[in-house]
Amino acid sequence: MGQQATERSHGHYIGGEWTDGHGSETFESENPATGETLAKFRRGTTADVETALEAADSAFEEWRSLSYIDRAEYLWDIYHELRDRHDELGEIVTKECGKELSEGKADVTEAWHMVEWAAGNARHPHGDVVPSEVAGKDAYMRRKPRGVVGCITPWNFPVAIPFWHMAIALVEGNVVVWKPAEQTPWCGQIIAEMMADAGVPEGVFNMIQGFGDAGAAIVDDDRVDTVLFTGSAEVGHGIADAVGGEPGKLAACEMGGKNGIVITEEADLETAVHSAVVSSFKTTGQRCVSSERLIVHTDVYDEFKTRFVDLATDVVVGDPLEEGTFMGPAIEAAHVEKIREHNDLARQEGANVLVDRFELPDEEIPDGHEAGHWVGPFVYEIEYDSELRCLTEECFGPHVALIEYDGGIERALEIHNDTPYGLAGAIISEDYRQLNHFRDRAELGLAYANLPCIGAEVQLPFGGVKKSGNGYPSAREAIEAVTERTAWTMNNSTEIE
Ligand code: TXE
Repeated sequence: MGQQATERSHGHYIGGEWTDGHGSETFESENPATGETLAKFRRGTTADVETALEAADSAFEEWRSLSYIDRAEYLWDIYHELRDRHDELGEIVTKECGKELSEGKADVTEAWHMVEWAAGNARHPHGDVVPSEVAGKDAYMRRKPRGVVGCITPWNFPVAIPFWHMAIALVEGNVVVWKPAEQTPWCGQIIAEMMADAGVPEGVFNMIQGFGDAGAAIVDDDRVDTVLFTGSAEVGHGIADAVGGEPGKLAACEMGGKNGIVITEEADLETAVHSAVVSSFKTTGQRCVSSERLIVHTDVYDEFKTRFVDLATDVVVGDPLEEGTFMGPAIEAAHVEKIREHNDLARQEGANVLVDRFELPDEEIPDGHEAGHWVGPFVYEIEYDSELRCLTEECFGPHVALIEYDGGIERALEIHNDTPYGLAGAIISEDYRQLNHFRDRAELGLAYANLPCIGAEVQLPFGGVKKSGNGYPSAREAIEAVTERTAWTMNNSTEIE
């Protein structure tokens, strides 16, 4: 489908073929910066999921019989395509999901990094040789694929996250049924085209366009052995519960967070302000690692506040394709309303609002973009109270609280850990003892020191604790979710015990 979206409605990719599927409904992909329709897609039904699962199931035996290296060859083709089409695809990400162009391109870069990691991993050891208690016996741990892996992905990293899930699942010998987010089907279409162009054998990779009902049909089917999910806590916990009740089925889910940055009395304030602005406003606050709480020591509070407020007031909100734009629009109209509700909630709970650019003035909205889903930074200070919902519920927008604390790192951690989530967080301090203490005691899956809380390299685990997740749907840790282990003991002696 390439750079220009087209008029016709695009279908699903099932069993090595493009199909309109069983349903007649269609849905549209929208450019969130302009409101224009990019393309139309068929809405997948339960019957389409059924066909895809059948195709996947029948392809499994042949695919698992290939060597790791042969399976990885298909991914190397995709790796080259991601690199060759990097800028073009980055622009498509920006058009469909609204993040500014350097972030759109970074999404594609991250995808190629993940594909490179997974394909390269095919040449790495995949088991253990362990000592046996008995002479003459060999003991090994060997891995084998689980079978059909259902992948359900969100809109905020529409190219990277699908590859987080699928690249490793495929290299390990599983077959995949994938549902892209309904907000970013164009990116879904392009990834499916890449799989087709790379010659991935029929049935090994299947894509269904559609909504949560199609996702639920994947989760519920008995032929699915593992579900990999990235998205909201509400849906993720529903999936984990549904799958947890079925013997032999696994789910690895990565959900959101109410991430915080601790800025201690030992912080370099330049680093602190930069980290806070990037973490809170990049991707319009719509990253699972975006920070919504800045926990600042009283000794540096006033200076930090002044500098942060100045930057938040000046952050350029605008056309994500234009150079110089710091943040683009929110993903969709419903999400703008969700952000509005969070801002209102903070007010109701006693926030002292420092910056309110939620309703962007007309003159800040780029010409021709009046129908975009514009929101600007919303910054407030509030006295810490563990009962406050605005400090514990995820907004997923450019909405951030300043919380002043007095006392040592223990007090900062007490506030930091007081959310049901545990995905990502950062500490800004020049004191290595404080950094180490944060690393060891912050209830998090991803912790950053003197850096924005913004992402992770693909070779690191990416997942959270508490309400933020029950596993790792990407990279090395995902191997646990997409393989089974066999403990293999072999008698090499002529004597039989
Ligand atoms: O997520 P959903 P949405 C959070 C963030 C955001 C909220 C809603 O707080 O405001 O989630 O975003 C599919 N069974 N994150 O609506 O609904 C759905 O079609 C199976 C955090 O996008 O969880 C889509 O493909 N699948 C996150 C995917 O799940 C279902 C990134 C995610 O949709 C389903 C995005 C069901 N019952 C949002 N219902 C992060 N961790 O970065 C929906 N889906």
